Amino acid sequence: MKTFLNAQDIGDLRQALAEAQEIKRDKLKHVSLGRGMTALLVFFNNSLRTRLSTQKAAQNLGMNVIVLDVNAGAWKLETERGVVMDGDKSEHLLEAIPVMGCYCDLIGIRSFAGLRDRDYDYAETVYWQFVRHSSRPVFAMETATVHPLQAFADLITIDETPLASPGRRKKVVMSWAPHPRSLPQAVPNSFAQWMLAASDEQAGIEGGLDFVITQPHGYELDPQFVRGARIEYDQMKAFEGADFVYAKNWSCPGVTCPEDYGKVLGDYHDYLSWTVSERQMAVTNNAHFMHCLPVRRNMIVTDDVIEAPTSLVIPEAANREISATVVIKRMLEALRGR
Ligand code: AN0
Ligand code: CP
Repeated sequence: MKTFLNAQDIGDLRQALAEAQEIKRDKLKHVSLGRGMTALLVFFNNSLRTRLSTQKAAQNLGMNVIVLDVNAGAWKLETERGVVMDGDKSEHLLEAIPVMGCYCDLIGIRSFAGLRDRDYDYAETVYWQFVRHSSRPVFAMETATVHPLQAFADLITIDETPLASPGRRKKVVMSWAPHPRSLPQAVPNSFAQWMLAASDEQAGIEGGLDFVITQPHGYELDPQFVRGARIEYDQMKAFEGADFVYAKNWSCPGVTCPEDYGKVLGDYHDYLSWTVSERQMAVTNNAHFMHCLPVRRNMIVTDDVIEAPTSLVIPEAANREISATVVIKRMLEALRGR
């Protein structure tokens, strides 16, 4: 594996989930695989979970790890070509990337959507520049449009959580929730992509799953990620009989109105009925609450719901170490010619 951006990059999902469980049983099983090799983790944006879990994953595989916070100590980077660099940016990404490539064997990159230019974001411009100019395998640690390490961890969590009444298909509902600021679409895009791949009868998770998205009008996600998903604009109806509720805010994806790309539509106070609370959870099948974190309490979800014994937010975070270990292991195997 040389790139990790989409669900397809991991190949057979059942095999990937089995590998995740194998690593969970013995995290250090492959500790000699990365000996003498270096992982470089590049952060253009803040992080708690990704920073810690991905470092831990690389260490599980015996690697050395370098973490670079681009905005804390490095030169300010220009990313556009053709710009006369007379401002505050001292270095261009097109030199910085091959330089970074000199010091490592693989690269993880966190670079959020700017949410100003939809075409630039949806082309994954920064990610593909890293692939092209670093001559190293590159994996996404949340890029402009995707967060696959999170979606893989979420899938592991759903797969290993038994239902109160087993033997049925799992119903997974992803719900938009309110937020005062514009957030990227990367988490919901990836979650949808991975859930749809997992709902495939043949290649998906054991027992299958039904995936539903609920959101207010105007927040439709890009069809490349959600094609085939059931969309239900009535949140209460969507929650009926759910086994898993995955809450997330995202800003306008600009699918129906390109000029609204990246915006919070209207006043978020008018959308507070979408906050996940006991009211919605009451119509579910005693659903597990999920969120990638960080989460704003009593905005996305109430204290009671996130603190309930059925909440999976901490197991999801724990599984980030597992998903990252599987992904880096796959990249190391390719580098070692296995
Ligand atoms: C980011 C987002 O919504 O994409 C990161 C989530 C993992 N969240 C915030 O910026 C609050
Ligand atoms: N879920 C997640 O990616 O968290 P961080 O932004 O803290 O890394």
